[in-house]
Amino acid sequence: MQQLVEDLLNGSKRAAARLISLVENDDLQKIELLKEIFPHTGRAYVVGVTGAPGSGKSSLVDCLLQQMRADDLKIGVIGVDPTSPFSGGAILGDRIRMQEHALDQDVFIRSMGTRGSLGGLARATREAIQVLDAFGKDIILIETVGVGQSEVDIVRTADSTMVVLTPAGGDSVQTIKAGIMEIADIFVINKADLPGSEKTITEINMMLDMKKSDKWRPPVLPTISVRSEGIAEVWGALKEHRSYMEKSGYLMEIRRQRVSRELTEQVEYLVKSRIWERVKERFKLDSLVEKIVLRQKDPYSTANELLEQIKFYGENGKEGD
Ligand SMILES: Nc1nc2c(ncn2[C@@H]2O[C@H](COP(=O)(O)OP(=O)(O)OP(=O)(O)O)[C@@H](O)[C@H]2O)c(=O)[nH]1
Ligand SMILES: [Mg+2]
Repeated sequence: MQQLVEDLLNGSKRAAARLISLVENDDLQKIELLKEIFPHTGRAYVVGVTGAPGSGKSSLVDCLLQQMRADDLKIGVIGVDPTSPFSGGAILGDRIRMQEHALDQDVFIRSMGTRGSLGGLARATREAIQVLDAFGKDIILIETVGVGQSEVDIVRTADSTMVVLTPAGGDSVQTIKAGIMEIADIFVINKADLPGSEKTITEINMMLDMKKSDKWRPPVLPTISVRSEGIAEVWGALKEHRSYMEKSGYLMEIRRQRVSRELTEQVEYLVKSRIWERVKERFKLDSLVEKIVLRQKDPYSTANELLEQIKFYGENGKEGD
C-alpha cells in the first residue's frame, strides 16, 4: 500500500483507481491509507453538480472539463449514482462522451454506485475526493443524480454547488423542492434550446429575489450543453463564487464544519465497530434474540447488560467506559 500511495503522489492513474476501489470496498487498510494521504490533501476545489435524471449534468460536466483544461487545470470527475449498485467507471452510457478525456493524463474520471448503504456512499465519495485531492487534482467535479437527501449529503462535501434544471415547459418551477433552492450556488438552466427556458429563468430569479439575503445571490444561467453554449459564463460564475467563498471566509468556515462533522462521524464509527466487535466476541446474539422473542427478556435491559459487561479498550490498550 505504501507503494500505491507513493505511486499516487507520483501521478499514477492506476494507483488512484486502485486506492479509490480500496476506500469504496471499505477495506480494513483504508484508515491507514487515509492517514497516509491526509497531509497531501486540502488543495483541491470541489464542485458539486446535481439535478434531475437526464437534465444534462454529464453533458455540462463534459463541456466544463474542456473549459477547465484550457486553463490548464488538473481535473477529477466522480459520478455518483445512488440508484445504481455498480461502480468502477464503465457503466453509464452518458459517460461515453467523457471517455474522450480518458487519454488525457490530467483528467481522471470515475463513477461510484451504492454497493452499501446511502450513508456509505456519501462517505466513500468523500474519501474518493481525498484520494483525488492527494493525486494533485485542482478541481474535483462531483456529479450526483437527483435531489434527495442522499444527494444533499454528498453535495455538502462540495465547495460550490451547481443545480442543473431544464425548461419547465408548461409546469411551473414552483414545484422545485425547497431543498435545492438552499443548496444551489449557481443555477444552470440546461436545454435552453427547448421552449420555456426564458420563463423558467424568470421564475427562478423571482424566487431568489424574494429571499432577501446579503450573502451570495446565485446566478441563473442558460446553457445548451449539446452545443457547448453558455459554458464560458458558467465557468466564469464558478470562478466568481470561488473567489467570493475565499474572500468572505465562508470557505474556511464550511471546511471547518466539514472537518468537525467528519471527526464526529469517525469517532462514532470507531466506537460502534469496537463495541460490536466485543459484543460479538462475548455473547451469542442469536440466543439473546430468541429469548427476547419468547418474552423471557426485554431488549432494553438486554442492551444495558451487554454494554455493562463488555470492557471497552482504546487503541493504547487502556481500559475505559
Ligand atoms: N436538447 C438538448 N438536449 C440536451 C442538452 N444537454 C443534454 N441533452 C440531452 O439530454 C440527455 C441527457 O443528458 P445527460 O448529460 O446524460 O444528462 P444527465 O443529467 O447526466 O443524466 P443522468 O446522469 O442519467 O441523470 C442526452 O440525450 C443529451 O444529449 C441540451 O442542451 N439540449
Ligand atoms: Mg449523468
